[in-house]
Amino acid sequence: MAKREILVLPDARLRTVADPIEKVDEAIRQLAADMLETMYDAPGIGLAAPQIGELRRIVVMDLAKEGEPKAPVVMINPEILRYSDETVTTEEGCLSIPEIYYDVERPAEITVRYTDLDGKLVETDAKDRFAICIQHELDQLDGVLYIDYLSRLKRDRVLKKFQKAERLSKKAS
Ligand code: GNR
Repeated sequence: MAKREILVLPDARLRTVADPIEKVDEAIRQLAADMLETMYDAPGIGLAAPQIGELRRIVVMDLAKEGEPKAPVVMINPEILRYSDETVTTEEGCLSIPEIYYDVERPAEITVRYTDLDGKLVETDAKDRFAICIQHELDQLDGVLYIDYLSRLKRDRVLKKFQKAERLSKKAS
């Protein structure tokens, strides 16, 4: 296993549509293990492969609370089949947009279908934080970040902050 570097805004790879995974092989199992290690180390509750520069449709999550046993979930080629009409507003953050948090409104419940690490097709209903995290991670496979749901004013403020940080770090190196 290896911890990988997490890409930060405005990295263009975060804005790319990721490619489907054709076969769950040893390389994919290794990628999933690296993603989990990187997520736990960050720490975060989810991670999408493009966040470590792998433009493939795989996400990892663990919604276990502190003190609870680990509960890793790996979703390959995930698709949301159903969204509830009911919505909830949750404060979201993203490891690729560090130290920024905003409220986002999303469907409260979803049905998701994905391939697991054994290559088995799984369909499951999700609600609460799990439903929010799945939607947040799946968006990132299509180059969508949670700040895209904010007002233009708020989103531009975030983008400018990270563009400036990138300029300064380039100047320094
Ligand atoms: O760690 C994370 N917390 C979080 C909180 C609310 C909604 C979504 C998330 S996911 C985020 C980790 C991350 O960057 N995932 O892409």
